[in-house]
Amino acid sequence: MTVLTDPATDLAPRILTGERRALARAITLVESGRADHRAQAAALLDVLAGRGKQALRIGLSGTPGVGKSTFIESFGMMLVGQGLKVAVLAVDPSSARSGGSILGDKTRMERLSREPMAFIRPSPSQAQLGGVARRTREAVSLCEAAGFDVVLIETVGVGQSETLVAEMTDLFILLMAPAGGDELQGVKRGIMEMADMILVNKADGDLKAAALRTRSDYAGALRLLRRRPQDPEGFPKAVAVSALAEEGLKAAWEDMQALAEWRRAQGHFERRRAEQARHWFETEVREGLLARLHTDPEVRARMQALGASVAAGHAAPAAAAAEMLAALGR
Ligand SMILES: Nc1nc2c(ncn2[C@@H]2O[C@H](COP(=O)(O)OP(=O)(O)OP(=O)(O)O)[C@@H](O)[C@H]2O)c(=O)[nH]1
Ligand SMILES: [Mg+2]
Repeated sequence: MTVLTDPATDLAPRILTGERRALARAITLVESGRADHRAQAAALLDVLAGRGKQALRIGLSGTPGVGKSTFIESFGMMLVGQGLKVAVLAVDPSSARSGGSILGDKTRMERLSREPMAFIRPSPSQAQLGGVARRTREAVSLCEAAGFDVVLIETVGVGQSETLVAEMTDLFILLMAPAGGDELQGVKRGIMEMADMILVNKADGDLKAAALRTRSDYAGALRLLRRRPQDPEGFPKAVAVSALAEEGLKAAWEDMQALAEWRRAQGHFERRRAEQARHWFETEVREGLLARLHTDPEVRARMQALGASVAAGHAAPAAAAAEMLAALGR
């Protein structure tokens, strides 16, 4: 019997049957920065492209402590209870913490992490946001190949990570805390504009009244935004939920499904996916070109030589750049 060592041929059929160990190994492969691993990952993703299932990709963002982990646990358990397979991934740009945020609070996802229908993958401790983005979108493809119905991508509400997550998901959900007074928490307009739904969490106990008030404040703020072509009447929407008391989760899920269905029927869903795929392709090309400037010794030498000649006044910058670009194309 021959031993298959090419991950593309070895892992692909196992991923397609939904084998979690194969999925985990494939994600480790896409997380690797080694050139040979990159090549294997690219081959594997290419073999799997267009196979498996089209999951609903949901991005979930919110400030630290708003209840993301608690929400994912309750929401994930509810989905599993409906017979759906749920994968949870994380984009955590601030993850200097070992193992990332999800693993850190496994206690908050205790039930879901034991669930055979669920797959939870912590954020890799990678400093560079670009690397995390690539790994996450490739992990999403792998989860789809493995037949997951819903892929939840969690991100902490800081910096550019929300935009990145919005660019790789079908729905973008913002989790908010009840506000103290009648002031809207300092949510940036840009983030409000990305949101398909705002869930005001912790609508329970002493916080319930504040949560309901905050919900209607956000509903008002959302109504003031320009209507987007990809939204039916009533969206983006603000609703109150309690991740802890597991309230409002079913209704929120029904809203998400209704929105996704409407977008599918209108063609927005597929169009957005196609645009996202094109965007990631262009990003890969751009980053690959930039990487070559630094890693390819021949290219580096040429950059040095042309740079020196420009510095010495022997060549004009534009002409030298054109020569450099022509050399890259060969
Ligand atoms: N009352 C109430 N408390 C909640 C709810 N959801 C979460 N909490 C509490 O809020 C705190 C933070 O919850 P987490 O789920 O860890 O929040 P997080 O957004 O994942 O936080 P980070 O991972 O640090 O960004 C915990 O003490 C939770 O028990 C809720 O629906 N109601
Ligand atoms: Mg958390």
